[in-house]
Amino acid sequence: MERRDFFKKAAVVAGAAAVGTSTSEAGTTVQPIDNRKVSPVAFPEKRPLIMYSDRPPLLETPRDVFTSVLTPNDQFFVRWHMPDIPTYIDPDKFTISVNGLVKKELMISLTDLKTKFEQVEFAAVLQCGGNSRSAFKPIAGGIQWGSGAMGCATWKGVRLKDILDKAGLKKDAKWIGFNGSEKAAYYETPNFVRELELTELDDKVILAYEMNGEDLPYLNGYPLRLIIPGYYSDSWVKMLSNITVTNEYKSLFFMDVAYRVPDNETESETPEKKFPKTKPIKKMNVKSIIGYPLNGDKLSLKSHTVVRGVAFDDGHGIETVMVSTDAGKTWGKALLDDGSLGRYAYRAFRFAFKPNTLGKTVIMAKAINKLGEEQPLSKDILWNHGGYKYNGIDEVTVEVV
Ligand SMILES: Nc1nc2c(c(=O)[nH]1)N[C@H]1C(S)=C(S)[C@@H](COP(=O)(O)O)O[C@H]1N2
Ligand SMILES: [Mo]
Repeated sequence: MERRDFFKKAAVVAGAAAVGTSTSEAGTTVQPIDNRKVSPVAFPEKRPLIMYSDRPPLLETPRDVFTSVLTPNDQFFVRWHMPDIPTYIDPDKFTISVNGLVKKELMISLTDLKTKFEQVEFAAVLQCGGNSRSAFKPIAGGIQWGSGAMGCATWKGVRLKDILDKAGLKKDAKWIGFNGSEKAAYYETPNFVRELELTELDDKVILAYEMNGEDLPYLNGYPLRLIIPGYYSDSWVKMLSNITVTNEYKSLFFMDVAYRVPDNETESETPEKKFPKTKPIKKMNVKSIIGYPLNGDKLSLKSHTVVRGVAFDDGHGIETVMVSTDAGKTWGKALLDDGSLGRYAYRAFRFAFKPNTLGKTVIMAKAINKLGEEQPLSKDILWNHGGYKYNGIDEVTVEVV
């Protein structure tokens, strides 16, 4: 099937779904983590996922996928801010323009990108800053994601630095702006644009056209997206149309209003108390998610059971994952995979045990990174108005029968 058909089909299928979800961030209802069912409707190139909205598409990966270090493309979550996503992009005509404070403006085709620059490929976790938002108590505004607004994939593309070198930066260049190709439904909503300060740019920042060895899925930003390993994915602009180098920071909605946390990271905000000074969310904190067993699973008494899941941080690397099978009374060290996918990828963990008490039990996982930073208990999590950066110790409740 051609790409244009994919998207036509998406519109028809999604329209027919007529789900009761709201398209506004604030309008979604709260459900406890994991109590959600996948939608019976599959979007193009996707298996059925948990759906919050069909326009724009907001799709979450079910928890059981987080037993493997790479998230399959067809189960990878989807988040768009604007509903008007281009319905067809011709890969032969597509170009990305590089302009602004550059010595030479560039229009780079996909073929040029794949043949005229050094190609790089690595694995990295893509996580929305609002992942696990539904675990915040009291409720924090926004899509009430469970823990599936994240995934890990291999990304192949070209270093942004190499592209900027080719264009040549003028000496007063300071900011790089990235534009997505979709449009807002109403003119008041700004386009999806992010800016990166030149000082934040390193060799790991790439423009990727492949995800897990295939073209990017349409809904994950075909044909080209920005990859910033270690950063929350609000900066990973999808379906890039142009890169503009500037001297002045432009005031932008998605940089200045959304995806920010209090500058003070030692005190909690409350619904009544909002800290005036905020900063962009940027780097991810340490986190782990249990992929097996799932909430509500029944485990047989004395049966050999292996708790499995994934852990990650912003690239410092995972040192240890601790697992408790008795609601946090005792903890044991989980086995980690060899880490061969690199420091920006998931580390898979496993922990074998035999349940020896009948009834409900809580299984917990806590990751600790190489800096010694660890996941806090959910009661110690700093609450913030945007509901960002939740990384409380993960837990699932099972029943031993
Ligand atoms: N063009 C564009 N890029 C975007 C967004 C968007 O709305 N438009 N949303 C961002 C946010 S907030 C997230 S969480 C990720 C989601 O990436 P995914 O849909 O591939 O999972 O894309 C980011 N890049
Ligand atoms: Mo996001």
